[in-house]
Amino acid sequence: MQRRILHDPRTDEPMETVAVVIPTLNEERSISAVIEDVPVNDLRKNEFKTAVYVIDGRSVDHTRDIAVQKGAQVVTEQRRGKGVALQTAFRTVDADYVIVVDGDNTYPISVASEMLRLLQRYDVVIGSRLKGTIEPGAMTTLNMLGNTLLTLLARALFSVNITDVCTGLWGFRGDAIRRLELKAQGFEIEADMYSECARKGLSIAEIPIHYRARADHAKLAAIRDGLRIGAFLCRKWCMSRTSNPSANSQPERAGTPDGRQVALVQRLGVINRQKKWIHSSEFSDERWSDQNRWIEGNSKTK
Ligand SMILES: Nc1nc2c(ncn2[C@@H]2O[C@H](COP(=O)(O)OP(=O)(O)OP(=O)(O)O)[C@@H](O)[C@H]2O)c(=O)[nH]1
Ligand SMILES: [Mg+2]
Repeated sequence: MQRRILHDPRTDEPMETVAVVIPTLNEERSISAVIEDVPVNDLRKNEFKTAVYVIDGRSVDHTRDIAVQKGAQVVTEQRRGKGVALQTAFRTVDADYVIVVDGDNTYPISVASEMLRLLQRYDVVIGSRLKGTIEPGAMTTLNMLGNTLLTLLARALFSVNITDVCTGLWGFRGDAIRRLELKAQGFEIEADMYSECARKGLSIAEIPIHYRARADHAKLAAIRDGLRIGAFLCRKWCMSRTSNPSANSQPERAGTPDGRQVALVQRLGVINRQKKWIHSSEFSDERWSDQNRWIEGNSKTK
């Protein structure tokens, strides 16, 4: 799929924009590393113009000052909650692509170029820890169990086979993000994003990532928030069943065989939703041809 690249005629700057959105609450120990890891030059080489937004929830440490020093645009969200912060971000930023990454330096934002490559073809891309690697100590056994169970629950309810529903690394096409009707205030936001993608028939790809250990303590309380996320998924499922079925609209973008398609980037090959191995030649864009990548789609439809 060939992407048409537009340049500002006066400055010759690329006109496709990427907003990297980082929600933070007292992340002074890690925010600097996260911002520094945004591969701005790499993205520039691939003709994207990048802006970093830190959506801070009234941190009482130096998070905001550090973010400003590092060149990020800082938005203070007075209300508590990661979900509230992300909803504010999605209303505030206006970009062709939006990448969301946690501010605790546990997710590799360095894979942004690879995510954007997939966003040429898919509406949404997530970084999957459970398909990737996890640094020892980064995820407790309880969290691992919780993440696995919540992912299985989400898949059973919404029939889109992603492997890590609670991941803190998401990429969206701008037109896709504007279609999400998000309501979650806290750590249910990922479940909300996932279920909205499923309801709207958006195509999701996932890439395996390396998940690092946190330098500081988490804000998430594993059992309490895990239960909330599970309850949120069940409520959302009930609501989608009772609401207008046309809410489960069809995918609008060309090139995705089915909105419920999920892709997993692998080294070896491509598998389509009928589980046949195929070569995705139309997928290769000239600019990405140095990365000899393929896709696996493992969707199941209702
Ligand atoms: N703006 C804002 N950000 C928040 C809030 N709560 C958490 N965050 C940020 O959301 C991101 C995820 O929070 P974490 O505490 O790391 O939660 P988690 O990653 O689900 O849990 P762990 O895997 O245990 O780290 C981090 O960057 C937090 O700083 C909040 O109330 N407001
Ligand atoms: Mg975290």
